Amino acid sequence: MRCLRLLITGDQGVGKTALACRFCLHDFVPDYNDWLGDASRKEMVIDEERVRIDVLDGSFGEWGQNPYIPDMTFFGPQAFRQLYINKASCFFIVYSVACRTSFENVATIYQEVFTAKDPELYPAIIVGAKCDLSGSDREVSTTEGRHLAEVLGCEFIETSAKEDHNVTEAFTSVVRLITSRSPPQSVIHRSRLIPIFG
Ligand SMILES: Nc1nc2c(ncn2[C@@H]2O[C@H](COP(=O)(O)OP(=O)(O)O)[C@@H](O)[C@H]2O)c(=O)[nH]1
Ligand SMILES: [Mg+2]
Repeated sequence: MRCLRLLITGDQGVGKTALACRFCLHDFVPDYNDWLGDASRKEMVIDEERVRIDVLDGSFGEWGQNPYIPDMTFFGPQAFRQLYINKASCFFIVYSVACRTSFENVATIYQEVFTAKDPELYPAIIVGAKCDLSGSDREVSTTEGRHLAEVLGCEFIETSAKEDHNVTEAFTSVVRLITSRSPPQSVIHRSRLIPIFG
């Protein structure tokens, strides 16, 4: 079975934990402040391949957000973000459609992630979260989001954890970006065995 680690990253308050909860717990928990722990691991069958996704909630790279690591302030959030980026095999870079600042920070976060990683091997999707918000609540249009993703060379999707819109689709898309680039791991193993066993 293929195992992937997906890091959900983005500014504080954009809806990262809500996305993780919707995907893993099938629920919208308005202010979930705990660690998903074992629940953050989910198996899916995508294009007939069984895939296990470990969801890393990037909220835990934020100040004061990890109750399980009391020395967080000693190490600093930067160290945790780097650790999570290094562990991850794919990324959601999330902004809120109701917060222009979070949208403006996407390019900086992209830089931070892909200073350490090769985007060809470790794909990212730009996620415009909270798309159920409309009218004067919306500060970033769909067109702007799509344009930024094109500039960065990423796929783009708008989601609502609250209304369960496009959440499974976002996770499926990022997995497909990996599975379409590399064959199932069992196939890799078999081809590696050929030279040994003639
Ligand atoms: N309207 C709406 N609110 C959301 C959505 N997702 C999260 N929120 C709210 O936005 C706030 C921050 O969400 P949270 O997941 O904790 O953000 P995080 O800091 O990025 O993990 C909370 O009050 C959530 O209830 C959504 O899809 N739609
Ligand atoms: Mg959070």
